[in-house]
Amino acid sequence: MNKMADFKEKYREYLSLLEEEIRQDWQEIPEEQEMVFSAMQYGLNGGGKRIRPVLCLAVCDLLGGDMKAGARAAYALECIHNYSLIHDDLPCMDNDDLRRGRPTCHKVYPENIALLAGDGLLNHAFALLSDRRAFAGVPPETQLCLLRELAAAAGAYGMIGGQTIDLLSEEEQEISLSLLEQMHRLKTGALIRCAARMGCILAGYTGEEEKIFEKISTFSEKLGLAFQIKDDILDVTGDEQVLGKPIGSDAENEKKTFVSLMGLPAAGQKLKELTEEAVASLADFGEDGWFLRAFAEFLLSRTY
Ligand code: GRG
Repeated sequence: MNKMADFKEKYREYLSLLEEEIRQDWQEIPEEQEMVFSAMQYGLNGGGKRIRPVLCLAVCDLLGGDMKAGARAAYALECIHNYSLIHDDLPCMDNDDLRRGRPTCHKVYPENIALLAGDGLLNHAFALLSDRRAFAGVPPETQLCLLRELAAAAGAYGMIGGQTIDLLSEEEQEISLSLLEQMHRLKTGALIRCAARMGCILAGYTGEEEKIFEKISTFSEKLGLAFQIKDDILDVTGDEQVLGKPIGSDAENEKKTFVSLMGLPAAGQKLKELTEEAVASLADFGEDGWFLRAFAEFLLSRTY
């Protein structure tokens, strides 16, 4: 058995469930709104890794959830993720020109249209997730639970909260490691945890009191923080061509990162430890947890 080949094949399988769900959407685009739809699709189909949808589908699969509903939930997650990237790149935020090796949304479309495209994707996520027809095999209470999980993770208690800490910390000379961690638990971590928890919810595990929910939450929290540390490391050690954006932009913009606060070796060590802890929290799943373990290792060693 080739572990890497199996991982890639499974990853592709989850991706194709997502892509099919996306393909079936966007049937009718009113002519007058064509530009905003085009900008939304530019963001959504821009060659991202789709790690949040894959994580959601993998957890759903592991726990025996409805994969058709899982694909819809995964699509909603990817809409939120891409909205956040479009807005994050805007001149009033990070003012970035390049993402995934292509001009950012506001460099291709007028800035006001890029702003609306982000808003459009945000709202589309909740339209997708609240459509009863797509969740025919899932109890309404479960669907409501999915909606609540996503709204909480994307909102001011989650991703928006983290982005706020990030913007305000730019004015500070220094910030503590605990504030940096808190910022990333919210900004990047909340949506990653949400992806995994939505997979749990789809399989009927909806509460903190349930051991499976707790284990998956712990796994994804560690993974989310590790993902961000890797992002910070790649900004120093990555290859611009592979990464699809300039290297060294964090240092140039005097961003507070795990590398700037801890140094490269300590950040690398923390990344390794968090990944090991994430993998350890899957112990109860035994061999069935193989994909999630390989997923954690993939994020640890990714080059983009
Ligand atoms: C503006 C509301 C608002 C929120 C922005 C998540 C976020 C908050 C900003 C993203 C900024 C950023 C680049 C953070 C680093 C971690 C991260 C989310 C990287 C991009 O995610 P990937 O690697 O992207 O999953 P792909 O391109 O693969 O989809």
